[in-house]
Amino acid sequence: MGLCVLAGLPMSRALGTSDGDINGDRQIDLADNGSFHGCVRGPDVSAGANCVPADLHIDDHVDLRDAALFQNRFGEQIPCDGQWAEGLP
Ligand SMILES: [Ca+2]
Repeated sequence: MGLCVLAGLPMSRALGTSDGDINGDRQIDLADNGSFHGCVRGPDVSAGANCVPADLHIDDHVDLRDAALFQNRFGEQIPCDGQWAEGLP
């Protein structure tokens, strides 16, 4: 697990963010995959409160656009500063 350390203390990642890290461990990996795909419902269906972290485009729908972004981010570690490296979506 990738941890960010600030002043010698590990920082946990907030749940509910929409970057593909569904379980909040700063890794976008198989642990997130099942939860993400369980939320894919299409462009005409609201994501619902439980699927907000899977709504990567933040448009209240979990659809193929979100799946493409999740796929692009799969295997990545979220930087400690919360900013994606240049070139990542
Ligand atoms: Ca994760």
